[in-house]
Amino acid sequence: MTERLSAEARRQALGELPGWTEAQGREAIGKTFVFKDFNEAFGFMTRAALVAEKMDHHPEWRNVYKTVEVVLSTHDAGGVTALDIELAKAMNAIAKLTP
Ligand code: HBI
Repeated sequence: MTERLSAEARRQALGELPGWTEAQGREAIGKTFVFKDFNEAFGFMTRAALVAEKMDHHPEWRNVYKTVEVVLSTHDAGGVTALDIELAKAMNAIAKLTP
């Protein structure tokens, strides 16, 4: 099983993840993405979903119109692992490609 990151390791990883922060009240990381419209937001979710499925590592997310709120944690580990960092990086890359 992928190991939980320490607080220091989480802090370091977040330093390389623009827009991502520690979630409130739980060991997780989160980011709110805002797109041009619903079409772009859903396109982002579609692409991110394919990456998540390939990783067998899935986000907790909420979409309202052009906004996508994402929270990542590794349920099996009860905290943040390298899988969450990897998926966050992939989401940032996908969002960059989204006009
Ligand atoms: N996604 N975020 C997250 N955390 C998990 O522990 C997790 C997952 N997706 C699939 C998954 N675990 C499976 O590997 C296990 O439920 C078997």
